[in-house]
Amino acid sequence: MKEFLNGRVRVTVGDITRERVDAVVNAANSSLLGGGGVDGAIHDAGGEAILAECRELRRTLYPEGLPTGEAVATSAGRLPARCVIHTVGPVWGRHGGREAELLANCYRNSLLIAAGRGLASIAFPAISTGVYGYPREEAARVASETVAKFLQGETATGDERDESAGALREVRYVFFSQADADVFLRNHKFD
Ligand code: AR6
Repeated sequence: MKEFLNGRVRVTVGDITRERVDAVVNAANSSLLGGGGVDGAIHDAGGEAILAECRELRRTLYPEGLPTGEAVATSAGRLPARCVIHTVGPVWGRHGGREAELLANCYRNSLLIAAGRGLASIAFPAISTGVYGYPREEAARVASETVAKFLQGETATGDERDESAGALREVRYVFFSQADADVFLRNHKFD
């Protein structure tokens, strides 16, 4: 396990469904109704309760689906985490050059939900770098810059949202393989 920003950021390898953190982030699709990869693993391990809440979110707040870059929380069913934050990453090459901005939105909006709920820890998978085809090197830059800015309390100019990290003490990046973690460790912007 590698650490950055005085231990507030950790990089680890494993199955994200097993992480003992307050919030686990799901690399979902806009249907919120499940899929493969991280999404499939979270719904499989977490059980029906998560899917039932996702269906309710579709019926109420997101009849057209969750837009790319946005995030929404449900409970975590049987996972050791307290909640799951579902976010929809960009599909590489499908957003007319706005992919980095949208990927950053995924991280920032997930962090805002966690901080808003007073959570202390959150674990992210490498959003968009699987089926959605985002290059891992590029994704590492975006994921690290966005988390660093958030933890350091930088607010985007003109953005009046409260972006305080609040009680958030630990942000964990969970990679499925050591090779993926190594790509991140070669390309992050924490130092
Ligand atoms: N724990 C940690 N990382 C994982 C796990 C796991 N259990 N499983 C896969 N990864 P992906 P995306 C890694 O495809 O690119 C789904 O079908 C994987 O190696 O899960 O955002 C959704 O429903 C990769 O590095 O997410 C969407 O339709 C990373 O997690 C679509 O895939 C992300 O891969 C979203 O695609």
